[in-house]
Order: sequence, then C-alpha cells, then structure tokens
Amino acid sequence: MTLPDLDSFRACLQPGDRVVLCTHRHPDPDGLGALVALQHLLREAFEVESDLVLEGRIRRAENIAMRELLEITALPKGGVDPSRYTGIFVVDAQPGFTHTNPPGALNVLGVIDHHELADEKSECKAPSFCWVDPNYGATSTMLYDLLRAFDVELDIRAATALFCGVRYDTNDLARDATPQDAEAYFQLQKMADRRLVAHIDQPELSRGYFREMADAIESCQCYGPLLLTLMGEVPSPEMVAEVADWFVRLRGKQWSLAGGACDNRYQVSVRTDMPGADAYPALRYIVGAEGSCGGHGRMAGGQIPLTGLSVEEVQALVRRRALEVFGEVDTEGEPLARRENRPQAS
Ligand SMILES: [Mn+2]
Repeated sequence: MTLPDLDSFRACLQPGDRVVLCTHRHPDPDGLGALVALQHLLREAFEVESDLVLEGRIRRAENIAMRELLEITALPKGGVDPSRYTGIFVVDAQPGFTHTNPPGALNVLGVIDHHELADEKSECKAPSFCWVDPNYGATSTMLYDLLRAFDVELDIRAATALFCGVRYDTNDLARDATPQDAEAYFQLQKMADRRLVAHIDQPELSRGYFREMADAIESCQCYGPLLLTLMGEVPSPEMVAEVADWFVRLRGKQWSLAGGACDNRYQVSVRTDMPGADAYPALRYIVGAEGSCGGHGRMAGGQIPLTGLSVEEVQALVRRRALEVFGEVDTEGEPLARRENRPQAS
C-alpha cells in the first residue's frame, strides 16, 4: 500500500485550470465513482473545473442506474476542444491499456489506478502524477484516501458514488479487499444515500435483458467442471461478464467461461469459485496470441479482435483451447438447461 505523492499532485494544477477526466471504455461503478470524487476534489481543493469523457456505451443496468441517479454527465469524445483544457487525468485505467483511449492532443497529467502497471517501460513516466497500486481493491478507495489526504469533505453524491465503486469492485469486501477498502467502505456507507444505493443495486430491467439471458442459457454447455457459453453478437461486453458471473453460481461447477461479439471484438470472461484458483492463466492460454486479457484471482476478462477471423472461427478457437485447459477435449458437451423429461420429438 502506497500513499500518493501530494506535492506532485498539486504541481499538476493551477487555480482556474480546466481538465478532462476519463476512465476505461464501458465505465463501471469503480471508474464512475473515482471520476465523480476526483471532480469533487479538484473543485473543492484546487479551484479546478473538469469535464468527463466517457467512452463506450454503458449497458449494464446497475451502471446505467448509477449514471442516471447520480446525474453523471459527460462530453462526447469528439467534443473536446484541446485549447480549453490543460490536460487529462485517467482513473481506474492507464493510458497504455488496450481498453483505454484518452482523447488525443492533450497531455496526461495524472493516473490513479489499482491495476498492475500496463507496461513498465512505457507508461507512467510521462504523467506528472502517477499513483498505481495493485494492493487496493478499488480505485474508489484510492480516491477516498486522496480526499482524506487533502482534507476535503465528501458530499453525499461523491460519497454515494465512491461507495458504489468500492462495493462493486470488491463484491462488498468479499473479493480482493484490503483493510483500506474496508475502512473506506464502512465510512462511505454511513455517508451514502441509501435510497440511491438500493436503486442502483436492484435496477429495473428491460425485456431485452431477459431475452439476452434466455439466449445465454440456451448457448451454455457443461464440460466437466466448466460451463462454456459462447454467444454470438451481444449488446455489451458487460453482458458477457454478467453471464460468466451468473453461471459460475451453478452448484457443482467451478469454472464459467462466457464469450460474445461486440464492437468488432470477441469478448471473453472467465470466473471461478474454486478456492485458490487463478482465472488469468487459463484465459491467457485461451485467448492466445490472437487476443489480450487481464485479471487475477477469481476473474479474468479479455478479447480477441474480429479482424481476419469470423465470430464462428473465434468461437471454435476458444472452445478448443478451453477444453484443452480443462482436460475435457474428449467430453461431449451437455446443455445447461436440458429438460430431463422432455418428450423426444420424432
Ligand atoms: Mn477498478
């Protein structure tokens, strides 16, 4: 656990400056929470105004609810006039990540992130303020610590946003949470708007959502300890992650791999609930040289570009390598939702 270098943070900013804040594509609650809190910190402590740029659609119902209920507004990506801004801050991601493309033509002033450094050689030497610490369970916890270090009080909106971020990334402290995450979680819980938190936790769902889940159940095949759900086109990468999360809860199955095509990439998510298992090496093998991936512990996510490969070819590749990893090459897949007593059509 590191503490941020407050002087180098201060050195990035002059009163009256205006900066752009951004995060990874398809922002999640941790990214959104960190953005809201950083905006609050900059305004309260430095008289610096900021605009958010959010890239990629937000599709998961919880994330849409968070954005709407907390009134998180953003500029369109093409709407950034570089002459109006002194630079960019990136949170919950790093400029070198494949899923992170801060608007060009502006310097990256600062990076705050809890993922492993993107590339030891390239990134985080350019920005004036770089605080990357994988020992945090959430970037929102880092923002909580940063606000405390600058003695800035949270308002209810920023506290609610940060609370959503910490609870989402740590699964309510059950996953990769450190004592710092727990401290932030319990303090933020006292300050957050409980009604909003409840609405974000259990948002309304569209009919399309249930249709997509029906398709996912239909696509799912069991192979030994593995549930393999290789879908075609899906509305968002979050959908793939959500399916992987949901199916790993099936009793008796320890691994869930879901895939779906979106934005010209085949997204793949792996989840495991096997004690001590690590999802990353399995996914690293599965995406192979064709794709990229990240993650650790019980979750990993990645993608294979659909350039030069069709969806069907990528599905075949993922299936073959997944069965190799789990030693199930000779196993015949069994549909997840097969009805045992369904009359045979003749
Ligand atoms: Mn995060």
